[in-house]
Amino acid sequence: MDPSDIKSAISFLAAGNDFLVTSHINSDGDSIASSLSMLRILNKLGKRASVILQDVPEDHYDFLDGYECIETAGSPTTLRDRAVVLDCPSFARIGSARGHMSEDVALLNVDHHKDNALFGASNLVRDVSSTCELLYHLVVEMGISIDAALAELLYTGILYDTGGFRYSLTTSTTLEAAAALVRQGARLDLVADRLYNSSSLETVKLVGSAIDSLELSHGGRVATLHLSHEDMRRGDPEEAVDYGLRVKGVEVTVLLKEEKPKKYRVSLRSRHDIDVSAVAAVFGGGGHARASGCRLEGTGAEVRAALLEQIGKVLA
Ligand SMILES: [Mn+2]
Repeated sequence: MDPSDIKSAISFLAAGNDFLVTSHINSDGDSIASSLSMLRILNKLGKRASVILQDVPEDHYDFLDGYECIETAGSPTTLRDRAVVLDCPSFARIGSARGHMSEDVALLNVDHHKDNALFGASNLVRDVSSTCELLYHLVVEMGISIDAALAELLYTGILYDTGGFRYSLTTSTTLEAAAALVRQGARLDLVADRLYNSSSLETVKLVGSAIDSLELSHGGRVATLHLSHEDMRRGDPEEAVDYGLRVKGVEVTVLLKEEKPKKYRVSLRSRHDIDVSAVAAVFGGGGHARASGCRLEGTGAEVRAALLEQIGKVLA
């Protein structure tokens, strides 16, 4: 690792005593686990810290150490002047957690998105599997002991963002980090079970509805799945997007979720070298080459047509 940004991050953490720790809206496994890891790291350094998120995650993350400490952004009683922002390509992605910071807040930006805007006073940004993998390397560099709780937090974020060590950002270094974390006490069976086997009955049934809706286009290279607003009132089966790629020949899969009437949240996944973050970016979204997301407004047919047109441009 290039030492200058690591040193800068370590100095940033050493210089303060009270930190706000936050991450992106619509928190996911890596953002929550990296936030709680940072809380634990700061506590080990003898510092105070609070984790404040716009969207506190569903309770199936309640096995994570420190989960009960997460606060929902709301009406701040004090404004913080030092913050660690995790897993966010841009500062705006923290949403309403911004309201808990002073105008001149000093930021440490720790992230693994390739389009990161380097918005911090200190920026630790690497093209690795997950923010949790990056934090693992930071912790090793700092010489902090990794207890079982911290190991399990970091392992959870890595497992989540690599889709169970399957996505292309999973490297031999990722696997070595994960092995070290299991050695330190991360319970891999429990983490996998909690991440992947804890949906509600309705959400599991909705995966079936999404699969029923699957349509192919572009000569069988693109799969679209659709969940109506009525469906979305019963659950949120994000994992349904992956079923499109199970079809041989499909290179891009898209899940359209009508979160509010005519307001869609869209997830994109790809195989090979197709960059779906370029598609998401056209609609103001972002993410990674193989996994990205965006929001669109319109009828299902309009949203689908707009997306398929842009996807056609990234298909070689
Ligand atoms: Mn991440």
